[in-house]
Amino acid sequence: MTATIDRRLSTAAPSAGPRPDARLDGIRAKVERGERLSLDDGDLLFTTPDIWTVCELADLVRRRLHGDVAYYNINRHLNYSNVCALSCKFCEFYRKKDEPGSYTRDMDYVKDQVRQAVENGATEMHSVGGLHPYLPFSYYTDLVSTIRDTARELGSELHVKAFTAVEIVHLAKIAKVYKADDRASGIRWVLEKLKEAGLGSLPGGGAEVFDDRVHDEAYKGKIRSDVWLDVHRVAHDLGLNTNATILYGHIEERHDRLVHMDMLRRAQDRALARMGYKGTVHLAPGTRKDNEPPHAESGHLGYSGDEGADVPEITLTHPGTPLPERIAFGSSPSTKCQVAGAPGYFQTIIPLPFFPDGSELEHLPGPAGLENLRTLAIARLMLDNFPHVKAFWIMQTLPMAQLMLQSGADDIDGTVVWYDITKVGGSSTHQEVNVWTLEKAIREAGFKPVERDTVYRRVQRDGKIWRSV
Ligand code: V47
Repeated sequence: MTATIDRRLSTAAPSAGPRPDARLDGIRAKVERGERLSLDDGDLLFTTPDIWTVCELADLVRRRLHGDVAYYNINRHLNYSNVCALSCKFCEFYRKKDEPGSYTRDMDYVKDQVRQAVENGATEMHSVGGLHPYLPFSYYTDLVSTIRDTARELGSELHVKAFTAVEIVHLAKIAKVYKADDRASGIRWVLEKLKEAGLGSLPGGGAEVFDDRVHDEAYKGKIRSDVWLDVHRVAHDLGLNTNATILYGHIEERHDRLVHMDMLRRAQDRALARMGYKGTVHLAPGTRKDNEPPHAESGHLGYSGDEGADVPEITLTHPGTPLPERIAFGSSPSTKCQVAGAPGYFQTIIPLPFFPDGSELEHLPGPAGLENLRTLAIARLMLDNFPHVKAFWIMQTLPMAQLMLQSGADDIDGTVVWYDITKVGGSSTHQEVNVWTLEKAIREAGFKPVERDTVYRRVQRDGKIWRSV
């Protein structure tokens, strides 16, 4: 009787219903075994009224990977120009050249930002901008080397995390090395030049939603999913780590978000296979002892140093599977530099809720609290091979980021200082929190705050002097 009532009520509107939802039992079993969830599982996670079980399951995965630790960093965002050749409907940031409010930063401005960053002990400069139609390719290599060299002149290091995949393709076109029939070679050329100038990693922006209908309606002219994924694959080949985003809550369907997540995890399967991870072996129930790693049958812990021809599913969520940063940097202090020639991988998924204000899609409501919480929790559950999930406090707000730490997130980004792409509740680009506030928010959420560098090594610091360990 109870089961019948439960089933009937649980198909009601997602805002109300029984807890727990018995339909989630199968998903719970998979999560406990560290198995990959299907798109059907994802659909159920999006429609169940029992959002708290969704969050609880995401928390289970998050604690398995990161225990009671939550990460933040001391960083600065530097938007070098808002001039953009595109006019994406969701975007409030872009301006046309010479339009009031348009800007392009010169190297004196950049140096000044670096000085302030070093003065405040920053470890990372995160720099992205619009697709400027006229800047030469040398502007971008200058930008990167100016950040690196100015920091060094001041006796510090700043990791340069810069340029979304969309910008990388734009740079290849500016440098006239982009060939539609062999795009990888142009992308590689650009990334090699930027790496020589000091580029350390790629941020996750510009992915939006990997769906052609949504692309054509909301950001036609931007690269499509295959090109975005190519840029990240080439970056990984060159040993650069990257992040990924999903911009949700506008004209996409919830199922589109799941397809996007599935495409990302397949791309990460390939990246992890190149690092030497072996596929996760799933035996019929009862043939494996509880808590035994799935890789134990072949006598290793999922890391062996070779890549098979067919890329298998590789999950990091089975207990005992090492995180990629452990493989890339080793676990003892003496092996804390990245293994030379080691490939890169996706570090972090960052779900970005759509902000309608000021955009061409202003008439849409944008996603609210519970939808944001659910989407982030589902990202943690579906992206079983992404080591980190970030609740970007600038877009999620700090109170929501606290809830998200309990629902799958292990990172809240950093001190930020200036952020121009979205502005919560007003028009100011000055959006800064100090370390004390970030650590307090993390502690209040029940976690131990750990300062990390861009590639998730822990930071040891004495005031503004720091080193990664
Ligand atoms: O690519 C633009 C998005 C992204 C809006 O890698 C919008 O660590 C919401 O990628 N509403 C840039 N989002 C931000 C980004 C990012 C942020 C923090 C950390 C990292 C990382 C990456 O912002 C853009 C676009 O997808 N965006 N307009 C808007 N109205």
